[in-house]
Amino acid sequence: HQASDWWRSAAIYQVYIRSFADGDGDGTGDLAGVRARLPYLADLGVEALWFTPWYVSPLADGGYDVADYRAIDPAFGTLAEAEKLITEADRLGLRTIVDVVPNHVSAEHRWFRAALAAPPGSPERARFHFRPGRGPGGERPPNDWRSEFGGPAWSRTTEPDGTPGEWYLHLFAPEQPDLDWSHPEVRAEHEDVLRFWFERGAAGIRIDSAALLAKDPELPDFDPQHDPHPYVDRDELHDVYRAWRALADRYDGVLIGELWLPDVERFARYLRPDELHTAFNFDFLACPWDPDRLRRSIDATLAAHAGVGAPATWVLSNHDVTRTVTRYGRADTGFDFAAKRFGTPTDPALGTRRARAAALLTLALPGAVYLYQGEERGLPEAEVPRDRIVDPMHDRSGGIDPGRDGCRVPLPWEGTEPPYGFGGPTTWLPQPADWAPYTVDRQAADPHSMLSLYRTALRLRRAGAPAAADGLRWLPTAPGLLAFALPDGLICAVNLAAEPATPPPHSEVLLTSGPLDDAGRLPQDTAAWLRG
Ligand code: TEU
Repeated sequence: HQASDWWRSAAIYQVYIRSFADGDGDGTGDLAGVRARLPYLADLGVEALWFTPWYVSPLADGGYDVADYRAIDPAFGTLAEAEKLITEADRLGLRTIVDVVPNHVSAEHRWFRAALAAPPGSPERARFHFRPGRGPGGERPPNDWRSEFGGPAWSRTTEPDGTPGEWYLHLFAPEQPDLDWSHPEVRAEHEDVLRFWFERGAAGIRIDSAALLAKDPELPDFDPQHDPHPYVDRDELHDVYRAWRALADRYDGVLIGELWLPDVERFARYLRPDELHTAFNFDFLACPWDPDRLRRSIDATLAAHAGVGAPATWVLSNHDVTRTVTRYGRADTGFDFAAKRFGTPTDPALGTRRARAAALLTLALPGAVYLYQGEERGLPEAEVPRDRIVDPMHDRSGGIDPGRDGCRVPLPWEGTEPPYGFGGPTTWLPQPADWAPYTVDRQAADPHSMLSLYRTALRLRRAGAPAAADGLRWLPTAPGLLAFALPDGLICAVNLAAEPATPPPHSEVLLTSGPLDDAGRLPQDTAAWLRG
């Protein structure tokens, strides 16, 4: 393997800047906070950092509403500081991945402001999807598409002369108007943004909502029978990403797609050799803690990736989903996107045990792993008081969906009470009063902590990772025990059965997620890394 292949087997750490660490004491995370904690990240043993959007933004959707793709939000720092961060991280062996949001812009972006100020039919509006409404006074949206955050995917404008005007499309919040990707300026602008960040040292680009950019030009009502979908996974996209790939290759840069596509074969088409290098595989988020389902998921993922010659990726959590410990602590464990936040009871001890086993499982699998900040400390989902929720995804109509803020609460670093060394006096989202066990000073000193487990596993993984990029072989085992061997001799075994299980023959136990029993067997929800 060459240096430029780092992404094939890397452990990549997701930094949600607003909640990682606060350098200037205003309760909001920032670049100075990240720079101060770089030694922590290097020490953890990850190889790259993915920064969620750090651009100028009104933060209507946590920064996924970008007003200027070439400038850092003043709340986070400056462009010069971002460049310094990239350089300093590089010096510690940490590559930088920048988050680019091509599907939509902020309503405060210069293009959208110009579009609102210009009349219907103007070239300024052609970069978006503006349409007259339906019904006599145009009072109904142009079609029946729904926003990801609830409600219609259309909002009505007021024309410059004060009369009710055209509608514009937004697949997410009204503050996030969708761009028209058939417009040549939209393509040219984003290619320039990619160049901008590659020239500043980014090693990779995470592409937000990568499967949604292309829309059926007719903007028809949604018809479940109709293939292709009017805005998900349309063929036009592949042409966009082929152009991006040619550009990225000039910088040795990596393109990472965020593609929520349930069909693994459709997903893999984006990973053909002249398109995206890699994409998040979200399958584990939907997979119950069940040996057969997990094995099927792993096999299907590896087969689809092998088919296009791309390495697999593994994701246990991110800033959009319920924290791993909380998810795995639910009796049903099946995580379906609609029900995920609707608070079925969760058992933290069970969730932690499974999350520890899941960590060893994912870190042993061939391919790259994405690790979301706080996962390495076993942070549970926080309960954010209703009047403090800012996520546009939560149910504003009095429903019970609290949205995604529970996994975005500022990280605890040290001490016994909020703000736990984050910076403050108070943090932008409140931290729970019982988070002292998740601080670094508590966990670094404890060999049995989640942090110690991750540090050891990442160190071992790094030593063997290049070999682990392919060649998983399942081992014959008792039902409920998942066990596979890798070409470098590592064996990973996870017991999901109620009865203790005897691990496959081995010469050495390298690491376990919990204690083995007196007979050297794996208790339920325990994983081990063994030397074959
Ligand atoms: O998410 C893409 C997306 O489709 C989300 O609606 C996702 O399905 C949902 O959050 C799962 O709970 C990306 C970002 O990761 C997310 O934070 C943004 O809100 C969204 O794009 C819009 O930019």
